[in-house]
Amino acid sequence: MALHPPGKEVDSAFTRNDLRGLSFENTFGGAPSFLRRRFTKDLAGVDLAVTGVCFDQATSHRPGARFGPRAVRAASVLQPCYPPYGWGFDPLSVASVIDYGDLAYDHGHLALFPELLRTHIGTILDAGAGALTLGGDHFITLPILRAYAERFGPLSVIQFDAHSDLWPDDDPARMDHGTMMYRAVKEGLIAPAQSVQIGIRTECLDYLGVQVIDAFECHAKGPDAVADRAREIVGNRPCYISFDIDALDPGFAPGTGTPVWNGLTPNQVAVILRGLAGINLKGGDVVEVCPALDPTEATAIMGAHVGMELIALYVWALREARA
Ligand SMILES: [Mn+2]
Repeated sequence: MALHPPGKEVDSAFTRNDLRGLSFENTFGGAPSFLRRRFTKDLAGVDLAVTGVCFDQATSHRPGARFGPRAVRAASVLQPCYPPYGWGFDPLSVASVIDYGDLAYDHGHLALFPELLRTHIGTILDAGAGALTLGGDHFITLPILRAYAERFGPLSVIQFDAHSDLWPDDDPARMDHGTMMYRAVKEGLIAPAQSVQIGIRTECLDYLGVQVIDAFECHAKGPDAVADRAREIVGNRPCYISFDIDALDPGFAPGTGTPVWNGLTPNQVAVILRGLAGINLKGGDVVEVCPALDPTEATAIMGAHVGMELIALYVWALREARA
C-alpha cells in the first residue's frame, strides 16, 4: 500500500481525477464520500452515482434515518482500500463510481419532496448512469421507482425487508414508509409477479401478487436456495434492489426505526446478494439506517457493506452487458 508523500497528500473525495481505482489513504481522515469516490455533480462518463436522501418524515415510529447517509458514508471509508472479498474482481476499478452528494429539499415544504426526488434520480438516469441511493426512510423508494419506471417500464424489484410496506393507501397526498410498495404496485411502477420480498416477518393484508420469501423460509431453506428462487422470479427483466436495513436481525442492525426479531444474519444477506450475480440490475437503495439508535455503529457498517455489494452486482451486470 502506497500512501502519498509529504506535500503530495490528496483527498480523493475532491482530487481524484480518474473515477476508477482503489483509494490508498488514511481511512480515518478526509471527507467521507461513499467509498472515497469523488464528490461531484459532473455525471459525464459516470457508470453509477451514489446519492443520499436525508428524509425521514414518512416514518411511522422512531425517526432519525435522515442521518443515515452521513453515517453510512463514514462507515464505508475503510472498504475502498481493497477489492470486496470474494468477488474475483474490483468493481471500483472496472466502473466509474462517484458520490453525487445529497438531494436538497425544503423540510417546510414536504409536499414538494416526492417530485424533487423523482427529478433528482431522473437527472442521474438521463446521464446514462445508475443510481445507488442511501436513505432516508423507505418512502423514498416510491419517487425513485417513478423515475426508473418512466425510463425502463415496470421493474422487477427485489426488496429485503422485515415489512412488506404494502398497507393500503389510496390518498396520493400521504407520505408513508409503510405503504409505498402498495402505491408502487397500484401505479404500475413494478411488475408484482416478477418481484420478490425477502425476509418478511410481519403481517400483510394482501401481497397484491408480489412474491414473498419470508424470514422463516429464509432460515429453513438457506440463502443459496433463496437466491436461486429470487433469480428465477426476476429473470432478465430490468431489476431494482431495495434494501431496508431492518431485513437484518436487530441483533446485527439495531439502529433502525421499526426493528423486528427473527431477521436475517449478515451471512445470509451476503450469500443471497452474491447469489444474485447476473441479474439485470439497474439501481438500488439502502434505507432506514438510523444511527442515533445504535451507538456501536454496527447498523451503518452493515449499510456500507450492503452498498458495496449492490455496486458489485451493478458492475457485474454492466460488465456482462458490455462483453
Ligand atoms: Mn421497509
